[in-house]
Amino acid sequence: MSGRSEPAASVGQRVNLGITRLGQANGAAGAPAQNGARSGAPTSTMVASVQNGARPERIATDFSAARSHYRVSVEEYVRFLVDGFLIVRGLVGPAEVQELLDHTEDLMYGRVDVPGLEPPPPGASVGEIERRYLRIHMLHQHLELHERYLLHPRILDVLEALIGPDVMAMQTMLFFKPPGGVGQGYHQDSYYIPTYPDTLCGAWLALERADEENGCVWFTGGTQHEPIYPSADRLTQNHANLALTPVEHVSHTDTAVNTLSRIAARYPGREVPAIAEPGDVVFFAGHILHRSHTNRSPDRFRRAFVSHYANARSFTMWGGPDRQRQTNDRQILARGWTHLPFGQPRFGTPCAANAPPPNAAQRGDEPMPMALMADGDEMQAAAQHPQRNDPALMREHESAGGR
Ligand SMILES: O=C(O)CCC(=O)C(=O)O
Repeated sequence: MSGRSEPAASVGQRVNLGITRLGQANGAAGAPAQNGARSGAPTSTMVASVQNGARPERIATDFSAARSHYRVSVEEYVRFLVDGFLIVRGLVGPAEVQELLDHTEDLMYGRVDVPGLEPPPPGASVGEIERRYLRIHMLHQHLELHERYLLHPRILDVLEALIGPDVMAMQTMLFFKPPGGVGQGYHQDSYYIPTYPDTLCGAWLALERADEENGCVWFTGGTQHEPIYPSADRLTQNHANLALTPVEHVSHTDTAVNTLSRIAARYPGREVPAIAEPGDVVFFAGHILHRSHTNRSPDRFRRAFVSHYANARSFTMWGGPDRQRQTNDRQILARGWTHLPFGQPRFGTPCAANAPPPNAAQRGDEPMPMALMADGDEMQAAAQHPQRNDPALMREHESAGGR
């Protein structure tokens, strides 16, 4: 199969927009709450250009070739593998954070027109308006701005190193989490968004400070090596031939009923709060157990923009109607290339899906890293090199710095 270039869905087509209202039972990463979504005729023309798919004249994100690329250090790469998550400080600039925050306020106050989101009722108080939503899923399918932050070049720079080189963008969630907003109990994101092989990674962008008081996310280090624990109805979804006991009430904040807490208890002292400042991005592996608590601050929101990605060579059936057929053609190819189908960003945000396919010969780069063990696919016999085992030569090699 070769990559296809079709819009993931056409502009204006209805998509599944998950809305979680305050006080509502919590879902998780790939599980939009269904009960808040209502159909509603557009009531405002404030974002007409966005609804038509046009890009606003001024945007805060730099897509130029001269932009500052983020280069992941080996130490960061190792930390991501050892801890299961990695906080990259200040990855997204202050003007961009402000742009997203201002837009989030506009959403809260009903100044942005999104099918399925109704403006606050007339006469609603500020308190009522600000406490309407806990989070909204998949707004990038309606809003240019959200598509742009899903495909933010510096976030993709990091993902390219952690899970790439080929990266597909799958999902977005906008968290409001106002004072009093409930948390989400232990869960593993790869349960909700399965990919084969499993390469899922979350990117959690702080729009304001997140700490213990206002309900930051907590990660249990080491659990990224745990399998994905199934529910009774999805016994083999993530793993074949692995003797796993199903878990119950995953994502529930009560550890007495959420039996994934028994797995977390095997890692005493390893749970840490991901304290983040605006612009920091927390990358976290799909298997890591994580949770968040209620926002106990009297007056601080905990707004965050969270996206999920996987290696674009992974197969997925996530997001389809029945989990029976591939849905790679709905995921946006963000970086690199893939032999699988892929979708286009519907607002045309620059990314791999709408760029020419990589062609190493044309770019004058090194060839793609395909044949790592041998230079060809023909049989080769490697001759013995007796001097490789010569202790004198070894000492000489080490004293030369191991080069
Ligand atoms: O932001 C939160 O409170 C939870 C985020 C989370 O669990 C997730 O993105 O999977």
